[in-house]
Amino acid sequence: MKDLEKFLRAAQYSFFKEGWCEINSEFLGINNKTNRALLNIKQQEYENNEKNLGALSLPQKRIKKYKVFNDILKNHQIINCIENITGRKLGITCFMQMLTIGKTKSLDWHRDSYCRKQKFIGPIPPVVKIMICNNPVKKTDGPFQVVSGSHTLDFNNKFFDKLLPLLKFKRIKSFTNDQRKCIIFDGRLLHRRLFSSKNAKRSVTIISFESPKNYISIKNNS
Ligand SMILES: O=C(O)CCC(=O)C(=O)O
Repeated sequence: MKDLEKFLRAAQYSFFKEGWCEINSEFLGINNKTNRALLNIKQQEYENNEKNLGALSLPQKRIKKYKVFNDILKNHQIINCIENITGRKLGITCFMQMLTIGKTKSLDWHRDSYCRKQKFIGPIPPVVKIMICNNPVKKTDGPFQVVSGSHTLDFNNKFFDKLLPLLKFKRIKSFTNDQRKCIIFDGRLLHRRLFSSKNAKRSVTIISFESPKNYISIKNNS
């Protein structure tokens, strides 16, 4: 129990300060069976979407067809854990299933929730995502990258966001991993998928969490 508390505390600190934390899949109730089911989705089921610059994605209509995503939806351990780490009330809003096979280009650095010229883009309050890495990822497989701490370093300016990864290159974290790791990250964080090379293989499941809509309904009776 002490170990669990210690681990959760470290995850809370990392998520607060760096905007991300790494966690064992088992801890979220994602076991070998879930992992295998995600990894076994056939390549033919995926589609090539231009905006993913070479990586394949499973269309939303097919995601509905696979029981494994429904099982994840019913897994309370994931919600308990993410609420504990972020201190927010959250619910699953979207699944993305991505597959990299061979060469792909890097995605641009981007945030998922941000503000430009008084316009709010993406979910507000910010989306929180869990990335489940279904297979081991090396540098050449096109790992996920973040600029640590950039969730609290935002001048709402696209030029600043282009400069930030260069200025803070020492704070770039590449998530290479052995199997069974998950990354929890704040949608305000600058992030991207790095380019991959010829023999690359990477399967990831990205789950989006958002605050419940209509959460505040205070009536003014005065
Ligand atoms: O596939 C990846 O690592 C990129 C994920 C990403 O950019 C996102 O979820 O917004």
